[in-house]
Amino acid sequence: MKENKQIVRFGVSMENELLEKFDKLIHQKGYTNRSEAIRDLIREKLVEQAIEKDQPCFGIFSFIYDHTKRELEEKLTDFQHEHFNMIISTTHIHIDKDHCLEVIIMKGKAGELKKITDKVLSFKGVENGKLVLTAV
Ligand code: NI
Repeated sequence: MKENKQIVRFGVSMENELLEKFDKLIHQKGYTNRSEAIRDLIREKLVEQAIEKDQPCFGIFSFIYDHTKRELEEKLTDFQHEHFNMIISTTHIHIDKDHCLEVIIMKGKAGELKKITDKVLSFKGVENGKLVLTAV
């Protein structure tokens, strides 16, 4: 399908109060004009919808864990081998003597990614875990 990149202008009506809040918000986020902020909001919603529909997406899974728990490190390695077909890359950072940060980039259906990463988050010694889903 040929992409339609033609720019279309359209008018938006809203209450003054709502617009003031919106302007304040986008200013804080560093936008210099409303159009780009609105385009980003729409893109964000479209990604959310794709994810709800369980379409293929990417997952950025990050967590901190207790390196001193040897059995945990083994469980985390087993997890990655078990799901090797969904894992694109892994970055490991030794934070300090006792803690590690791991960032795993994954590919798959949103529901599956949520399910398998929730399991990791339930492991004892895994902290501050977060899965961010994104799609084109
Ligand atoms: Ni480490």
